[in-house]
Amino acid sequence: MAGPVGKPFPGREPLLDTIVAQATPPGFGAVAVVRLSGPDALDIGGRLMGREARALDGWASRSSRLCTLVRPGSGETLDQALVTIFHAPGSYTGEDVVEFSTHGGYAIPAGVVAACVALGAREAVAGEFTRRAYLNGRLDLTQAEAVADLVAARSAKGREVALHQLEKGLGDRIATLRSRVIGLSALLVQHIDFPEEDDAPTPLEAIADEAETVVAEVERLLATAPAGEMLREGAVTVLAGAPNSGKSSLFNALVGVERAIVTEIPGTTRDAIEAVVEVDGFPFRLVDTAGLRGASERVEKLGIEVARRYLAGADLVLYCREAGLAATGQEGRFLEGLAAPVVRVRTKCDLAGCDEVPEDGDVAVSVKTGDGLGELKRQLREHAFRGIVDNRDEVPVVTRRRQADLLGLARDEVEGFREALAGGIPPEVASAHLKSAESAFEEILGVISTDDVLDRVFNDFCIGK
Ligand SMILES: Nc1nc2c(ncn2[C@@H]2O[C@H](COP(=O)(O)OP(=O)(O)OP(=O)(O)O)[C@@H](O)[C@H]2O)c(=O)[nH]1
Ligand SMILES: [Mg+2]
Repeated sequence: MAGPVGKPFPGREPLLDTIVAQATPPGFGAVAVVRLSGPDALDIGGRLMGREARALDGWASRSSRLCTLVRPGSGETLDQALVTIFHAPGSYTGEDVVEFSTHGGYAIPAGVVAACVALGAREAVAGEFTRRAYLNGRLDLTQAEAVADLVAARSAKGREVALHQLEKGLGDRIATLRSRVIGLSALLVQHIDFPEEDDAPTPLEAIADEAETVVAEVERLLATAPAGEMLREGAVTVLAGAPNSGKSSLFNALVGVERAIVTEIPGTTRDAIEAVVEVDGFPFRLVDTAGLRGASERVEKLGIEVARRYLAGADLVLYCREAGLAATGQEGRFLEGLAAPVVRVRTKCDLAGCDEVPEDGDVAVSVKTGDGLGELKRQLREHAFRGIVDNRDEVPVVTRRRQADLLGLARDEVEGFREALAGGIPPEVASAHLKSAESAFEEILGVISTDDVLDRVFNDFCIGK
């Protein structure tokens, strides 16, 4: 397969200008990194060294030296910096790259960026370095997306999945599926071009069977998409239940600090309170809400409305009821009306005694003793991230809507192909489905892409990446 990696895309404009940006966030820190990439990077980098102007192209690639940087023109010293160079194509972008590791803070890196601009570089826009890496064939589009996910990762699992994707875990799987679809087209051609040949072509039933296994494989990938999306955003987990059922206490216990006010007065919580927490390596957006009841007081009523809005958009609901209290009919109706999966929590089990066996599937917890919190966390992870919890690297995770939409398209086309064959549609007509599936896989990888798609992918990035 003529994969996207290894050679620049045919027909692309050469990247003529040299770009510069600070790659580390502005602010106080020991070191800041300024990245310069493009055809004039070595020349501009060398000229920043004033009278000692150095011929950086004489340095070995990936070598570093401590250098004094000076402002062009005035010769004023800008900083002492560790300068590292990378010769094309062995760099992040695939171009000549100079990286200045300067002292941190605001003034120094900004001064180095300004000096590069004065010497002819252009300030990079968000994601432009990675976009160049993609355009120069250093990364496929799933890997470029993984770079953004890795930078944004807030949990251990998020980081693991993004790293796996950066190492082409998803890209390779998509490339294999693409090859299998091309293989199907090749088998089909025998039926189209040489139907009367003596060498019997692969029977249509066998081709349909292979199509079916491709569909199943795509579906396995697609099954990871909901969890993959939550891995990036955090699973929205809403604590709900009657007033005084211990929601805010549980929220605080899961967050690890006393964020929400807790009192023995029913109706304490009014607004929704959110916190992002990592539970056993997985990201959750916990939301504490007002206790649900037929309140007459205006502020409490508003709080209950807010709770209902959150419940409508929840990925998961933690429904709290004090252990020892019986369920009401109202509770049953409420739970039935929820779209999200529900974990039923029996709170304050230290009072009722944790020996009381909770109903099937309920988790008994006490924030006073810590009993049951471990089991609750396990259930949280299991409910929200089912499908990817134990899958490790066996099935790569689909992390973006873009990938999932295109995979859905590919699945429908291969399935359409299989049905067409089964329905006796002539092979030359059915083969159009395979072409469309192939294009969908290619679009995921970025073998084919439009500026629109690239803008959407790279606009999420920070400047300097
Ligand atoms: N013994 C014991 N008391 C608890 C436990 N969890 C909560 N409580 C008490 O139960 C009362 C109500 O707790 P909250 O966390 O404010 O309950 P809530 O569901 O947020 O109540 P509203 O905000 O009014 O809806 C407080 O007095 C808590 O100290 C527990 O595990 N054990
Ligand atoms: Mg509360």
